[in-house]
Formats: sequence, structure tokens, C-alpha cells
Amino acid sequence: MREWVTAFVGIGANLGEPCAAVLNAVQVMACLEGVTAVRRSSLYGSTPIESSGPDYVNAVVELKTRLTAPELLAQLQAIESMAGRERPYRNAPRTLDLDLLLFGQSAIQSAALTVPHPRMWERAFVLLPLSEIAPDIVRATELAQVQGQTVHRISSI
Ligand code: PH2
Ligand code: MG
Ligand code: MG
Repeated sequence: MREWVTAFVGIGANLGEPCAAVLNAVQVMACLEGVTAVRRSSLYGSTPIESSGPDYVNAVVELKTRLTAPELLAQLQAIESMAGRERPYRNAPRTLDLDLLLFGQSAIQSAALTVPHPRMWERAFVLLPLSEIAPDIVRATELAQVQGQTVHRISSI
């Protein structure tokens, strides 16, 4: 049997009902065959970075999964589609974005997927929620580098 891998998924939304979309996405991920949701960060509000539209709601969820990274990516994209995700141009405002940040210790470079996520260390809206649920993964120096970005916790659970 395939082994269980710890994966972290970054969640973002700034169109429609962002809080509901983020919370619903976690529930749907937890229901996937071969996936268990271990913990979710608080929800964070953040101003768009290299994007536009209303403020984002961001969070990070830790999963345990028996899926491969490409299989998990396909499921994440299906959940985005169910939430009405459209891709009119790069970094367009969106109803739901699910980014595979980390997949065990894997380093993956393919046409479809780069893991670790190439921009995660530059983004407070990823590092703050990630550090909340996995403080061992994010160093204080890495958090300090993104402290100028506006991110605030909007829920305590
Ligand atoms: N996602 C992006 C680009 N910019 N800015 C914020 N605040 N939150 C996001 O989730 C986000 C972004 C590309 O996926
Ligand atoms: Mg993204
Ligand atoms: Mg994405």
C-alpha cells in the first residue's frame, strides 16, 4: 500500500463568498478518497499581491494523503472548478485558489507542478498561516522578510 504523505495546501479567495469558499474547500478536501485534513490555520485577510480586486481570505491546511502529488493536484483543480474558478488572465481575482505548497520532502518540477511552491517564501499570506499550524517549517527570519505585507487574522479558528 502507498504510504501517507504530509502535504500543505495554500487556500485563497477574493470573489463571491471568500470565507465560505475557503471553509468549504477544506471540508471537500477532507472528504477526498485517500486524504485526511489534519489541521487548518485561522482565516487571514490580506491585500492583493500582484493581483487585484477585493481583499483576499487566505488559509493553509495540512493534509495526510495517499495520493501522488499529480493526483492531489488534479483533485485540487476539480475543487477550484466546482467553486466557479475562472482564469481570464494571470493572477486574476478568483473564487477559489488551491496551491500545493509542500508534499512531504518532495521537490517536483514538471510542466504542471512545482513543489515546494516557488513563491511561497515571498508571501506573508502563505507564511503566516503556515507558521501557525507548522511553526517548525517557517523560520523567524523568513517571517521577518515578509512583515511589510498587510495580513491580519480574521478568525481565531
Ligand atoms: N494569490 C495570488 C496572487 N496574489 N494576494 C493575496 N493577498 N492572496 C492570494 O491568495 C494571492 C494574492 C496568486 O495565486
Ligand atoms: Mg496562488
Ligand atoms: Mg493557484
